[in-house]
Amino acid sequence: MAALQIIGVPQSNFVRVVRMAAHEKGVPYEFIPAAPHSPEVKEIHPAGKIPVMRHGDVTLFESRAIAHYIDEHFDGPALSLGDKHDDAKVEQWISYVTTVTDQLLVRRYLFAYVFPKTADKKPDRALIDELLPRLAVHNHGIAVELASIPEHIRGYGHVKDRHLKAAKAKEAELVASYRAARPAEVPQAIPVAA
Ligand SMILES: N[C@@H](CCC(=O)N[C@@H](CS)C(=O)NCC(=O)O)C(=O)O
Repeated sequence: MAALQIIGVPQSNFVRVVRMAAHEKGVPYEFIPAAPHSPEVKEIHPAGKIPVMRHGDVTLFESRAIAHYIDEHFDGPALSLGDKHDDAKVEQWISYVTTVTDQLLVRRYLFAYVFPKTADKKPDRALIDELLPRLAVHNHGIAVELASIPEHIRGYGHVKDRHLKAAKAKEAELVASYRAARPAEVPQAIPVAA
């Protein structure tokens, strides 16, 4: 059968997942460098995300599906644990890491540095250094709102300018609330007469 092709960019953590699956399994593959939304990728993935895979007539997207295919269709050590309970736990963590950890650590935190959406293209280091040491349960909600401001800055030209202006106003409002927020007062115990 035709060689297995893995398509994407090497920097992508999801591309790395499927390459690691092939490596662990000892499956040779051809790596085809292609950016998200490139014609090669869009031919396989309706939303243009990477990785995508081609193996003869079989095409797949979604790293979990590709890793599963590699595990099931080639010789080599099994990547699944072969126990229904343990395999379900593995699926649980794959799903959690993909939908929660990756969103927070890669899409929100790392991308603020790699693809910054602020006007000067940099995270506001001075503000982060001021607010982070005081992060606690009582101001956590405000911090999450602050961290998600860049997600609302979209578009180009005058549309982006309008979003930036609104983002700056929202940031000022949230920073003021963060600075003013105090932990909830714990009521004092009423002394009980002996
Ligand atoms: N759930 C997908 C996520 C793939 C994904 O988000 N890939 C990123 C690169 S790390 C991408 O293609 N981003 C471009 C986009 O979202 O438009 C998977 O597990 O394969």
